[in-house]
Formats: sequence, structure tokens, C-alpha cells
Amino acid sequence: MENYAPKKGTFTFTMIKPGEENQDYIGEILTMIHDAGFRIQAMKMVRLRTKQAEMFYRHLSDQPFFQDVVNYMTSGPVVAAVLEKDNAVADYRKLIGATDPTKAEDGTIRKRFARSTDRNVVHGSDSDDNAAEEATFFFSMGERYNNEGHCFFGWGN
Ligand code: IDP
Repeated sequence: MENYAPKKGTFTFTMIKPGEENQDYIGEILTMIHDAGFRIQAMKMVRLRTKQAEMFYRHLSDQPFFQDVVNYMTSGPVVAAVLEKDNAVADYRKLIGATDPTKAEDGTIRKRFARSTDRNVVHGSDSDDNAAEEATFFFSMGERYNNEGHCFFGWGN
């Protein structure tokens, strides 16, 4: 297999969070993502197990709301996707808006669809290294390499 790793800054990782209301918005959110110039490199709908959610959000493990986040993120399926674009991490954080949707700018996904910080509709990686880690958390090697051994995202294995 060709030993090729994508350049930093070319992709980010996102999740559309669980919940009836968010399910209704999936199409519109994907349209906003597309219209902002992102290309979907990989996508799937998957329900996290408790241990997986605890691992994914371990940077929040000392926060009082940690258990609420884990409970919520395991309450139904998420749409996980890897998005390609130049300057992907920063541009996507701009597109999703502030963690607290009341502070999110007009035109952002959270401003448009989110009602509260704990149900803020979408996740977006906050660094290139986290984008690679989160993308490889969700997508196996077989989902990241094409037949020629070209790796679409993640830093190798
Ligand atoms: P981010 O999602 O904008 O990167 P983080 O600080 O990484 O924000 O927090 C991860 C998630 O934890 C948030 O998206 C939100 O769902 C939840 N969260 C963050 N702060 C709070 C809070 O003060 N109360 C409840 N939930 C929170």
C-alpha cells in the first residue's frame, strides 16, 4: 500500500448529534455544509456505545455536565462525516458557530437549528490533529483507503 498521508488542513470531522429534532434537519445541515464548499469524503449513521462516547468526550471528563453529554450522545444515532476543504477545521468551526447557540453568528448551523448549549446540533473538530483522531475513531482503514492505497483522511494508520 502506498504510504501516503493527506496534508494537514485539508479535512475536518463532524457529527450531527442525536435527537428527533436533529433528524429532521439532516438534509438542510448537509446542504449548508455543501453550499459552504465542503466535500463529503466519508459518512455514516451510527449509535455510540457509552464507552465510545466517554472516550470521544474524555477532554470534558472533569466537567459537571460530562455524564449528560455522554447520555445524550448515546441516546440515538449520530451522522458522522469527514469533510474536505482547504482550511477545513477553521472554516467549519466558523460555519457551525459558537458552542452556545445564543452567541452564534447569523448564518451558522447552530444559530439556525440549535436551541441550547447541551443540544447544539453539530460537532466540529477544533484542530487538525483532533480531526485526524476523530475521523479514524469513526472510520476504519478500509473506509479511508481506496483500491490504489490512497488514504483520503487521517495521518496514515
Ligand atoms: P464544541 O462542541 O463547540 O467544540 P466543547 O467545549 O468541546 O464545545 O464541548 C463539547 C460539547 O459539550 C458541546 O458541544 C456541548 O454539547 C457540551 N457542552 C459544552 N459546554 C457545556 C455546558 O456548559 N453545559 C452543557 N453542555 C455543554
